[in-house]
Amino acid sequence: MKKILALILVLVLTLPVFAAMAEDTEYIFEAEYTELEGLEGLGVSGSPTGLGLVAENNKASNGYFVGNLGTASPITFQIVSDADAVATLKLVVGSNILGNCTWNPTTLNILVNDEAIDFNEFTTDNGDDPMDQNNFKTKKIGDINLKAGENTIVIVAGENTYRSNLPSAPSLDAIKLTTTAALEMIESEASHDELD
Ligand SMILES: [Ca+2]
Repeated sequence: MKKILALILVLVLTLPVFAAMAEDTEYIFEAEYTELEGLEGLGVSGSPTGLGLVAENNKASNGYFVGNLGTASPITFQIVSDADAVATLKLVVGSNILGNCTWNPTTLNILVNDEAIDFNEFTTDNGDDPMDQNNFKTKKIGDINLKAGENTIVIVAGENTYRSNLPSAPSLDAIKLTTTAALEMIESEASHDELD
């Protein structure tokens, strides 16, 4: 009987802990802290490369975003998870001054652990504020599977002709991941040295 009482006591005491562990946390990971070295973007005259893809914007999360992205500038988030888990992925994206663009698995590729994922079409547009033509918005992509350990989430231009007939991608401010797992991003030291 004592054993049963002790067991009940243990259960009563630990259940709220398990309940708390199962709660979702929303993480925000900044695009400007991904490893940008070696990436080549699209420019009006000459192509911005590496940290040259980062621009300031006071409406962007952390004050910076990456833009002028093309097929040679895949943005790679390296995310370490403490467990196998489902996470809801959202992108914080701007118009890249491209006007109204439609993004879907053809025009924009999102790869989770090297596999292209399917997602519902979304749009970006310059918006009404002439001072903020990036017009950043949060777009829900959907649920993705993370594995315990290191994961990669890559966002790269797909097949489109949005930038002077070349494939481009939206400006990328950050990603948001909502999950029960504990996540950390492996961040670029070069970006921190330059931006912090
Ligand atoms: Ca940002």
